Amino acid sequence: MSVAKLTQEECSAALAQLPSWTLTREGSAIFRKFEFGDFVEAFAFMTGVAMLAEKADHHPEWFNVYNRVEITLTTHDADGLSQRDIAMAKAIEALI
Ligand code: H2B
Repeated sequence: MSVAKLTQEECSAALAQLPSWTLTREGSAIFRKFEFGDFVEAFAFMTGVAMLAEKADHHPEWFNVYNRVEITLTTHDADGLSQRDIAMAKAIEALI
């Protein structure tokens, strides 16, 4: 299903509300690194994100080593950033 790509203004407004996230891939994605006490904590967080992702049908690109998790959010159906990424980032922030 196709979804609207955010305009530059919408993108700036959204990022102002997500200070820990940075634009990456030439503005087509947002990124944040997380660090936890150990692998169990990191994986518990990832499980929470996985549940959110399934509920929203919007899935992260991510990387985990031990206590570190790196998340990139982009909307493949929009070929860039959409409101779905912003909603997911906010929901992720609410988990921690
Ligand atoms: N996740 C992300 N990050 N972007 C998408 O465009 C996307 C998704 N599309 N998860 C969904 C699944 C789509 O493929 C299914 C068919 O709804």
